[in-house]
Amino acid sequence: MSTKVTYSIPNIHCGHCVHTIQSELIELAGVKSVKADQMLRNATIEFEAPADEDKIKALLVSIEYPAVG
Ligand SMILES: [Cu+2]
Repeated sequence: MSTKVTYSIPNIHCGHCVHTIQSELIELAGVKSVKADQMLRNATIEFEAPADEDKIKALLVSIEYPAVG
């Protein structure tokens, strides 16, 4: 059973940011899909174990797109 979360990511400012977030997150084991939105500045991630919210958020911090809230 997978979980879907949406995070606000204020550092998204262009299509390159969207591409970076999507391509990095999809590499994390357990992440099923990633849809980042340039206009809304958010990302919706569907995942299952072994991925969890802590790992996803840590990855976003490491690529300098920290999630807010
Ligand atoms: Cu950008």
